[in-house]
Amino acid sequence: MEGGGVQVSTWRWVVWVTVMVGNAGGELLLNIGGIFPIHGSDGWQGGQACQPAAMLAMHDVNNRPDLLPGYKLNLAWNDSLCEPGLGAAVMYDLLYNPPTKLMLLGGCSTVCTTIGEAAKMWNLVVLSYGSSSPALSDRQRFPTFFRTHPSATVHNPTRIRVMQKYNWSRVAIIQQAEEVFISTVEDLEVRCKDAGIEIVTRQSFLTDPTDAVRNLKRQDARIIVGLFYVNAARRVLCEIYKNTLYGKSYVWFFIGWYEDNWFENPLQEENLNCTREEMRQAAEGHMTTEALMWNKDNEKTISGMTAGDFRLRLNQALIEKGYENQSNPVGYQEAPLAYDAIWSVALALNKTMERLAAVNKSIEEFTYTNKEIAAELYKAMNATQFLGVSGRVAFSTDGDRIAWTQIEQMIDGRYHKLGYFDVQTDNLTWFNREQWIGGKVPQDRTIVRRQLRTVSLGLFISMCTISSVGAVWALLLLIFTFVHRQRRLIQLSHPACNNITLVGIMLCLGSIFLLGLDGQFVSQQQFPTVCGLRAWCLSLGFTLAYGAMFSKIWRVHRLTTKTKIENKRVEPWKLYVMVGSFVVVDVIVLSVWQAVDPLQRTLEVFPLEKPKDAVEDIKIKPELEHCESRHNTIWLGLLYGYKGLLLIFGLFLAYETRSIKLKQINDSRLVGMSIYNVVVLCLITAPVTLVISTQQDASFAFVSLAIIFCCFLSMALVFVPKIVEIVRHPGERVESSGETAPSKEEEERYQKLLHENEDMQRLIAEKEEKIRLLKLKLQERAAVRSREQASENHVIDPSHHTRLRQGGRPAVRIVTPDASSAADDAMVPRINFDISESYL
Ligand code: ABU
Repeated sequence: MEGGGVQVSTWRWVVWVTVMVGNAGGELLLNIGGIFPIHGSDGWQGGQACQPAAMLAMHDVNNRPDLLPGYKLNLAWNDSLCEPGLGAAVMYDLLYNPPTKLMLLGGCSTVCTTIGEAAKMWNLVVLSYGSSSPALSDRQRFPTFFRTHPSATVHNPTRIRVMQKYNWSRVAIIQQAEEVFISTVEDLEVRCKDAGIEIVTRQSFLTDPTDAVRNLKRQDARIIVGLFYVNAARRVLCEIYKNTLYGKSYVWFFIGWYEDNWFENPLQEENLNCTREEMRQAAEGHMTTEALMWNKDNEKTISGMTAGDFRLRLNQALIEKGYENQSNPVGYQEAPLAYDAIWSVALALNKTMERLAAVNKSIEEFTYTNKEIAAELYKAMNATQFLGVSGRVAFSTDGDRIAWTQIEQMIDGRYHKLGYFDVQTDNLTWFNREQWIGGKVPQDRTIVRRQLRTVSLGLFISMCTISSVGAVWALLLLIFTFVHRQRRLIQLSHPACNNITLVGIMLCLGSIFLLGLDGQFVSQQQFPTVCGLRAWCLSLGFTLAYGAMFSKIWRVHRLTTKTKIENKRVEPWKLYVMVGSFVVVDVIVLSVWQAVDPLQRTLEVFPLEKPKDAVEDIKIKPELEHCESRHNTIWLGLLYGYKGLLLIFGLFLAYETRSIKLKQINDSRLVGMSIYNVVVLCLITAPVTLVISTQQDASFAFVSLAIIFCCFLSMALVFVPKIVEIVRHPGERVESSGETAPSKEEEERYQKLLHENEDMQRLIAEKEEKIRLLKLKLQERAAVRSREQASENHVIDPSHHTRLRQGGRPAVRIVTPDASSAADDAMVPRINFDISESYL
């Protein structure tokens, strides 16, 4: 292979010959400049195969007597390493060193962008055999630029056609930050948009693709278009392996002009952290698109060779250059383009010479300031058409080559042709040779299955069964109360309030059924109705059950705290009014809520989950239904606030009247206990359910059990003692209805007893104070005695000693009411005094 030094000497030799000799074997030299990327480390080093191909063309052109008669075409060239700066330097060398160059030949997009933009200043046509950047199609910026290499945009319609073939409508893009790829992606984005394909993400990197590849994974990219030079492609592939972005769920589209074994070499030199085997694994199944660069029909081309003949000659030339394996040199694919580029130059020069001859001018008159000949050269190049080894060569108005594209796939480590696409006719020729890892066309996204989280059936049935039992039990208690309505025991327990409590309990138990009615039972349209029913049922049930108990305990409190008899009288209707007003407040709040801001079905969406036993590539998206209004917090705050106050006030009343036993309301203490129970459970349940609201089963179970527990305990506390009493004394006389309410005398006697009780308590307090004082006196006296004894300790009176031991010590026994009977007998406390008389 020719080294940089060898090329420089070749170049100098050509210059010397041209300047010093001026012709070759009597023929005049037509000089063109060539820039080939050969020895670089980044970008496209396609000069390795393109330069020998160009030299073959030079030979063939110069051996054609009908072409450039009397002239020989001469190529002065140098290596640009595919670096734009160096490319510019090579161009200046070519231009500022004689002889004058008639045209420039270039390869590698980054270099051609530089020279293509500058060449107009020297009125030079630039023809590129190896630059794909779509940016080069800008005629304003590159007015004298032509290329035998098709623009990279020809890949985009092909990619889109393949995506449409497999119904992929969600793709991602990763690109190296070079103008060639940026402009390709811009074109791809526009085309994708037109085709209705969503670009989920566009990742770009300068040298290190680590983060860009990671981001692709994060975005759940499945169909990914990668645009980069081959060195960067190796780095990307290694990251693909590390991030497991390959296999049955992914399809990568790479550029098709890399060498066949691009992913295997050179890994060590490029410090890649992946083995060959890993690279092979990651590369398996990827697709490539590439413009056809070899004439696929075995027809004779302008040079008299077929593409096959050209391949043989090129291979031979490469072997002579030291390339053992002909597919190894970079640019092997593009070699026909370089060959045809020289032919295009020769044909254009030929045509220009003819045109100039017609006006008595010669091509030798060309200088970098000669616009006329430059225009002729441009026109001739623009009109050039021939059949070359790369196919039909023709240039569009933008100077682009029009070409077919081919699609390949890597199957078992080798590229296999899948088909061809002719963008002009939108014709896709497909061989059906594609193979998919896993035997199935990969999806363009994770299929997300929505899954409604519903209360488990077992739990729902269990809770409904228990609540039904409770509701039936409440109904039986209603019947029981009605049947025994004449009994004094029932009459003095305020049966109407008890009945209201039972109705409330039935409603609360019924709300359990509504709470469990979710998306598995009702439609989305019916769900808001269920939401409303839940609120009404539970709220009214609570108000009736708790309100009735509250009114009872409130009555007890009134009876025991007012001093005047008339004030102590609480008419039964007042209790109904109290419960009724609670209900009215409920109805008003619920009605306004429903009218202004009704409860709606809202969905809480949870993070995606992997299905437990999924073979398919799917994810589960759990959803949970909630009943919510727009201003949910305000409505709940209103309802909870008002009920919370009721609960706390009820708790206070129950505490205040904890040891009071009233004849008029014989079950007041049990109702008080029931209120404790309700308050405690409500205060625990409300905040806990807010915390566990995302767990439908736990939340439903917790609320249901709290309701069940409250209802069952209230029924048990209030009614079981009555049932037991009636069962024990079934034959007890049934009182007349006239005796249900206490008579005036009874009421007065009761009030008298209350006064006596108060007097007694005062007396007890006085006595206790007296006892305390006496105890003090006793202690003082005992202290004086012991001092006296100490002073007289020389005389011990045995009889006195004995007397003290035998009962001379004063005895005080205070009998207080025992704890258990205290509650029951709180209305009549007892204190027994037993103070030894001898002591007093
Ligand atoms: N086919 C090689 C293209 C190289 C480039 O556009 O730079």
